[in-house]
Amino acid sequence: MKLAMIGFGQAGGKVVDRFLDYDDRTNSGIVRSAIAVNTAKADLMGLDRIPQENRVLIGQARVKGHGVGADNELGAEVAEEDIDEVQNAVDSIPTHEVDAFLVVAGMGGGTGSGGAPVLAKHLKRIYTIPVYGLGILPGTDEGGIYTLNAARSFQTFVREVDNLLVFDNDSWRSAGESVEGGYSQINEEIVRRFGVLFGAGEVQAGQEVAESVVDSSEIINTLSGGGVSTVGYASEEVDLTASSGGLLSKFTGGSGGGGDDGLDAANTTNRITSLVRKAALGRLTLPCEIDGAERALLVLSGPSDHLNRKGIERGRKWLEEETGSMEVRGGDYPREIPEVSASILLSGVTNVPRIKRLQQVAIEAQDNMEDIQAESEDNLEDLVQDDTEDLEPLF
Ligand SMILES: Nc1nc2c(ncn2[C@@H]2O[C@H](COP(=O)(O)OP(=O)(O)OP(=O)(O)O)[C@@H](O)[C@H]2O)c(=O)[nH]1
Ligand SMILES: [Mg+2]
Repeated sequence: MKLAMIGFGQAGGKVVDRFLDYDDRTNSGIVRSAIAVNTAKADLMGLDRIPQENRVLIGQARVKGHGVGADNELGAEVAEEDIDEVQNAVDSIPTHEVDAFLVVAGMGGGTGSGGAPVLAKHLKRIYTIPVYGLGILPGTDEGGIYTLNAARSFQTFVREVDNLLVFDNDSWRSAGESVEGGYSQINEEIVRRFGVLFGAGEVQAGQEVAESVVDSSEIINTLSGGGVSTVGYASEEVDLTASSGGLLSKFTGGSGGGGDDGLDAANTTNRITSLVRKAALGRLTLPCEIDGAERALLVLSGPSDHLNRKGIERGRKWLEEETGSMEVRGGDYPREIPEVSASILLSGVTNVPRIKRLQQVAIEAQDNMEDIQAESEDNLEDLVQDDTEDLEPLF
């Protein structure tokens, strides 16, 4: 499917930049337009691919191009004040050629975490196409302010978008490596996982159309209904030249490659079945229990000779059992690359330990705020009283 991507804040801009790179490398055709919004001029200048005219600096009057320093309330205020400048850039998007907006942001800082929900709300008021969010959670070692920002922003962002796709930095740093040092790899993982998924609805003209190709409406339907989504992925190398089908099988076999009988078909089906299990039970972009997911979409990608309907059907059935969902869609994404992969979008997941912890943090912060407020009101009263007491003798 075709997306208009808007990266908000530094992480958001970098990830959208990387999506453009992915699009080029893989010929996926998913990024129709790309915009970056930031309060920090240096971050915007550091981007590689997003066109200059699509880099929007906001909050100049308030922070003079230096960022909001992880103050997400300031990030939200600045976004509201300068929303017209963002809209000017959005005006250049041919929205009739776009299936959805994707607003990308790191939830731990100030600009993206404060601004992304503001922008999502604004876009939803104006446009009829879906507005999705891609929210990146901070590592737990980044410190309290980042966790607190994420806790606050997450709740607002989920409410404002049609679906919030989540990637948790915390679960993706490799052992012994700081998140800081690992962003390049992490960002590659992000664009690959979400790229395969969105690319599925975008089979180019001239590419071989398999029996059950995924359509962008299936992605949209899986995401509709809102909530939080996570993505599982597993792949296996295959030999392109030694593939079982090829041109000849099309004339002799009749089933469009892969065949539904014979040993090769059985191998193909078995490979798909285990890839589906690995994808669902391995590391998700946001780790959670897959049981209880409201909807799911299974995308099998690779050379069409290595895909078959039986594999997809089996994978779908298995996912229905594991998630308990009645709404599991599935299909092909034929690509001539030496790799077969299973991507699973789990939408409306509920059993997510990380989110529960974040909600707890938000509640505690709220209580603390009330305590602090009550305390400072008391202090103020004392002060006023003290002052009057002190002042009394003078009069
Ligand atoms: N995956 C990923 N996460 C990142 C990257 N850069 C930053 N982050 C995460 O995103 C969070 C927010 O950082 P930024 O995006 O720099 O913050 P910002 O939105 O620019 O806000 P301010 O810098 O406070 O104005 C951090 O706490 C990190 O967890 C990146 O390149 N990739
Ligand atoms: Mg920044």
